[in-house]
Amino acid sequence: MAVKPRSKMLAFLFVPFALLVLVVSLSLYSGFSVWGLFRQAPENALEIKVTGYQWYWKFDYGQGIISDQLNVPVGQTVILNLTSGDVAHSFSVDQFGIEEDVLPGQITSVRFQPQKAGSSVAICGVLCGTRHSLMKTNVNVLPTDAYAEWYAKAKAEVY
Ligand SMILES: [Cu+2]
Repeated sequence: MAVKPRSKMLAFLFVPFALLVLVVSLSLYSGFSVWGLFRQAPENALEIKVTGYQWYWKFDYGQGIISDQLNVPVGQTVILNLTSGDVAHSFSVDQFGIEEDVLPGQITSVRFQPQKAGSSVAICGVLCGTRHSLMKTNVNVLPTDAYAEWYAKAKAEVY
């Protein structure tokens, strides 16, 4: 039985469309899989809540531990969850190659893994008022035992 021209035309439309849907679906699936791996942090990641204010930073480690400097242990993945208490800021640390918007009413996050101990500076990357240029603080990457010592001391001061 011969194929009718109309059926043939529908097949010519359907087959490329089905292939297109397949290719797009596979691309989206693989793209989101890789994105998911990229965004998924290791379970032992250190999460710190960071709030920007005119014109200082507040680092909240949980359990009442608050600091005006960022202290992190060397080699551990750190996730900063950032928000603003007033206007738009931007948290930037050149040494780690990070810069993230810090916005009122929103939580943004940025992740890094410090590779060597030492100190650097975090600054605000957007003009946020008259004292914007003073909105900087130390970032201290501490050896693991020194970090544990700092953390224990900070925790003891809370209670
Ligand atoms: Cu600022």
